[in-house]
Amino acid sequence: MREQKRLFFGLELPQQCRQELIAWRAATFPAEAGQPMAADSLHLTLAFLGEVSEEKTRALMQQAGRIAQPGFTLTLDDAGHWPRSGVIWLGPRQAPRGLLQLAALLRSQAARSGCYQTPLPFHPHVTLLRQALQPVSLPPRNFCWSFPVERFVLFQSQFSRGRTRYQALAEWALR
Ligand code: 3AM
Repeated sequence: MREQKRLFFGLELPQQCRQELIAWRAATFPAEAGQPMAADSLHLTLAFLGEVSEEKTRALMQQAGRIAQPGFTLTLDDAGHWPRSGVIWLGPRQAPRGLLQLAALLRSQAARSGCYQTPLPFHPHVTLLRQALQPVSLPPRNFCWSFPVERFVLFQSQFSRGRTRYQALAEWALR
């Protein structure tokens, strides 16, 4: 059988922001709220690709390399809880146009390459906690992290030793 990898396009968060987020999360949510994402796993998914062959990965990477759009500023000033998927997340109250454009382009390239894309609208978010299935009280919206986004990344998602890890395979500059 040909080798397949579980892939997605996404954004990394600056290291300082990740450190601040995990400190804030620890002070904001009780331990039983859910399973915290590791600091080095915090990301924003742009387009989920699923299990992809090497050949298709090459085609997707070529198309991603043709994207030419400027960077943008991402502000995380909103939080929410999706009880059905058990996710507590942070995201922007107002998604920047550049983010929506980038995600739409990657999602349509993925669909054209035969990767199933959910019909659900894109809801930009950074997953903070998983397995958050019980009701939780969300903090007042008095927080804000803001940073420039200058590149996007192709990640491989791998499950090993009881934990999902994300490895950056390639990245492209926004310019
Ligand atoms: O942590 P977030 O929510 O950003 O939920 C999965 C994770 O996103 C999402 O892809 C990211 C990396 O695993 N994901 C997993 N399966 C998915 C699917 N079938 C999916 N997104 C859409 N459709």
